Amino acid sequence: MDRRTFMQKSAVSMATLQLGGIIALSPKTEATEIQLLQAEKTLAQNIKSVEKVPSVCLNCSTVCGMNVLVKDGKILGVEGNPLDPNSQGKLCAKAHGGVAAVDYPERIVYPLKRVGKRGDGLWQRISMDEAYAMIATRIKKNLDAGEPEKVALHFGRNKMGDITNRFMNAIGSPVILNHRGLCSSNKRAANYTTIGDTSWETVDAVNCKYFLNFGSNFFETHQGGLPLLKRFVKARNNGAKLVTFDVRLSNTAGRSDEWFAPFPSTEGAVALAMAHVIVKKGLYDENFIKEWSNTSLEEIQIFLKPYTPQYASKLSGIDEKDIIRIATEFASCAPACAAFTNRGSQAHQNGLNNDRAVIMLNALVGSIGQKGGYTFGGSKNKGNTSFPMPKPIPPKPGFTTDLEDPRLYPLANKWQKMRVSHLVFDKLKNTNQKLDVYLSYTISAPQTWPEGPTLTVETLKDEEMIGFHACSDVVYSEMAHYADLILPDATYFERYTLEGRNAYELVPYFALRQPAVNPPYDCENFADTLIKIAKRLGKPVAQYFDFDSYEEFIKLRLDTLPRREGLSGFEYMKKYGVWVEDKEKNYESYNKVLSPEKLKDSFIKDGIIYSKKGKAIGIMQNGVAKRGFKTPSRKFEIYSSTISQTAKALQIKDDGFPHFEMPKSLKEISEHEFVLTTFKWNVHTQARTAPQKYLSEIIHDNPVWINTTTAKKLKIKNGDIVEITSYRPKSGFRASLHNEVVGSMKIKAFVTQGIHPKVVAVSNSLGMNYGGRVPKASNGRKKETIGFSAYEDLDLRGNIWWDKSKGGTGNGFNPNTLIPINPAPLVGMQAWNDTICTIHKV
Ligand SMILES: Nc1nc2c(c(=O)[nH]1)N[C@H]1C(S)=C(S)[C@@H](COP(=O)(O)OP(=O)(O)OC[C@H]3O[C@@H](n4cnc5c(=O)[nH]c(N)nc54)[C@H](O)[C@@H]3O)O[C@H]1N2
Ligand SMILES: Nc1nc2c(c(=O)[nH]1)N[C@H]1C(S)=C(S)[C@@H](COP(=O)(O)OP(=O)(O)OC[C@H]3O[C@@H](n4cnc5c(=O)[nH]c(N)nc54)[C@H](O)[C@@H]3O)O[C@H]1N2
Ligand code: SF4
Ligand SMILES: [Mo]
Repeated sequence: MDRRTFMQKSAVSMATLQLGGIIALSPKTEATEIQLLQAEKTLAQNIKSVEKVPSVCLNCSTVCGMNVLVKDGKILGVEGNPLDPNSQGKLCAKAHGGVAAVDYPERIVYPLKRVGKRGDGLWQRISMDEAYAMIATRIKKNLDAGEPEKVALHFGRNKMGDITNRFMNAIGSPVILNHRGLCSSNKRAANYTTIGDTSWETVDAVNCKYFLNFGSNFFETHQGGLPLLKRFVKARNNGAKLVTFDVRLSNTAGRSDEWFAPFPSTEGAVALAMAHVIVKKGLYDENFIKEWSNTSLEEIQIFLKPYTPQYASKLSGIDEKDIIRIATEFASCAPACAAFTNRGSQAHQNGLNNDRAVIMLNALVGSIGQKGGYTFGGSKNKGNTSFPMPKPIPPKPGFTTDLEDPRLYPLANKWQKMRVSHLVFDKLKNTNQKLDVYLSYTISAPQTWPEGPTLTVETLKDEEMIGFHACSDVVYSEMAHYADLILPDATYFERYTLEGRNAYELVPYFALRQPAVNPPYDCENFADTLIKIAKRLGKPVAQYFDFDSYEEFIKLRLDTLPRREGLSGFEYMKKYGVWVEDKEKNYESYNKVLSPEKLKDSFIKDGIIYSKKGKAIGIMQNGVAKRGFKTPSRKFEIYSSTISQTAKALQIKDDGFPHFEMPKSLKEISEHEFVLTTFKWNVHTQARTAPQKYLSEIIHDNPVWINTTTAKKLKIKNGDIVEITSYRPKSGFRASLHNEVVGSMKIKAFVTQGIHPKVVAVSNSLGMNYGGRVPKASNGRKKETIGFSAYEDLDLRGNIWWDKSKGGTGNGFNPNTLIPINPAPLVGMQAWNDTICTIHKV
């Protein structure tokens, strides 16, 4: 049946779709009237008799502990779990908004097989058994051909690495792809090269007196934003000060004591100039530098010499006097002060060095690991050592491929798997690397990748580049639209995961996400789907999956914990949702004296202590064996041999000291060019919240921010439609010196004083083409619904008041058409904030 005949013949909702039946899910879909459910009783009427299921929110990566309020198998709402040491009983608006994902009438509820061409939007309902068989057969074909690397798994916010890695290792494919290179890899690399054993700082915020923030919007976003914010509020009540560098007046900037808008990418220059001031004025911590820095004061003085406040001021536009004053104030609060970063400083070509310069400020004033300072190291490892995995454990494949381990970016996977996923679609298109099986899980690359709506979509559509694509999702997303098979996942209210992140109390903890309700229809946790596929693959793979379900897998892991209150680890976690270790706050972890047990059979070479097996475990400090930092020198590394050696091998200029060099395109920006940058909203997360009705009701439009002076020059008024054209960077990947166009887009203008005059900014999370009525801001036809489920949400019937056809603004814009793939040197982090564009009124 072709699409047109189908459309004429029938219109159905997904829930009433019979096995083998066909449904069209493309934007034009209309379906028949279906049963309307009356609204539930209000939460207040129900609150007395509800069950509280402790679990963990996943509407963003902060993973706050929550209690899910359940009655008669329905979720009525959520509240914070006060036992969670990080979020301490608080949740943000997104947590409450997330509940809408469970009963979204346009949720994917059955496995769907593509009918017709990829991207046509025509789907046939199949059974889960057929779905497992389809995937297993296709994988087996590649294993039999001795080409396991033709099978790839690509995920966004995956929190089940324990099972996804096991699956990939079991089939022998190293091609595990993620989204970290789009997100935070420069920041993580900066931490690893300086401190060594942590991917994330954890400011001891309650005790901090001076917050020096380079490009984090922790009032709205930031990994761990909510726990940081909660503690910041307490600190502020005790007189702490917050200084923010952001090109845009974010909610954090607006609530700071001082806000500065530097020219994009110059955060490193400002930080180096502050370091220069601290050293010149003698405000440094002599003892920390002598004992714990791998560079002497003289070396520091020499490399900082050129970075004067005048130098930084010229590049950044920040007044020299402010640079000097802030550096002095910051140092005067030491050790209770912390300089920290996020995507504002790291998502640049020079982001690694920007972030290393900022971290160094903490080392110079001696706030590393101190009360109120730049602390770290309180996390509970969720790996095999803490929670042994069921045996046998499959070995890792003994090889890598350029797709997941690109040779040009050797630091992408050195400490943890950060990868350079924004190159994946380009490589599939433009090199001879192809995939036969592509499993995608919680990723919406057409929406969130640079060149997502263009190059990514072209690649996803092409069966030569990707032979078979199975997508696990909860809605008919931008990604699902380009699949051959859609797997209906359980939402984060319906599944298990071991959770936890950097511990803001500096005491290790972890949490359990558990199902509060059962997944509806055929929906199933992707982990369980993988387990079932593995079993079908027969012995070589199946032997590693000798458990019935992911629940059993998690139980086996948790039951290795000591019993508490007479309960097994699994029972305890199901009851409370959180486990906090009985330990002291982890200050100055590097200064800990190594125990005699640790030192047993160890040996010392060049002052570094090694275990019997030759692993560095500490450092001799004045005759005492200490833990030190987990860097090659066991000291805080201002100079990084890892960086200088890696750079040298690639003939990249980097002497291993944090240095400043502006990205070429930004350095050579002309008068009529602007920097296009991007940001996130407090009520949206990436590509996952637009279908959530309450959140989209709050923010559904994202005009481009333009400075008032700039707008005046270009004769642009608030609300005008402007055209933005973007260009390839002048250095790095696909560098173009002749302004090769990346894309053009017409978008509404938001004229404001709250942005740097040379910067224009468009948020992510909006402008979707799929995902149902809410993200598309489309009411559908009167008295009809395009609902997939057996019931309809009365809220959604004609009430999407921001629908354009009702005179509303519509659903916003996706700026990623304009943003070029732009990996930064060594680490490969996407330089989101370095795009050059021109802009004119239409
Ligand atoms: N313009 C611009 N682009 C950006 C950014 C920006 O600031 N501006 N930020 C970048 C950053 S930091 C990141 S981390 C990336 C993130 O980009 P992604 O990795 O794509 O984002 P995720 O939110 O992890 O994944 C979103 C997809 O998961 C689906 N999903 C949601 N819940 C579930 C579930 O329970 N199960 C399954 N199977 N699927 C689910 C959603 O429907 C959606 O299709 O985006 C990047 N893109
Ligand atoms: N509400 C919400 N919370 C989230 C997420 C979400 O999507 N929504 N996603 C989670 C994830 S995956 C991530 S990675 C984190 C991201 O957390 P953040 O890094 O805090 O958030 P972003 O909005 O990506 O960027 C931070 C700020 O950088 C500013 N900026 C842009 N360009 C520049 C520049 O050149 N210089 C300076 N100084 N500032 C600049 C932007 O205006 C923005 O306010 O948040 C996590 N938490
Ligand atoms: S910050 Fe993120 S994890 Fe925490 S409550 Fe909000 S959405 Fe949930
Ligand atoms: Mo991210």
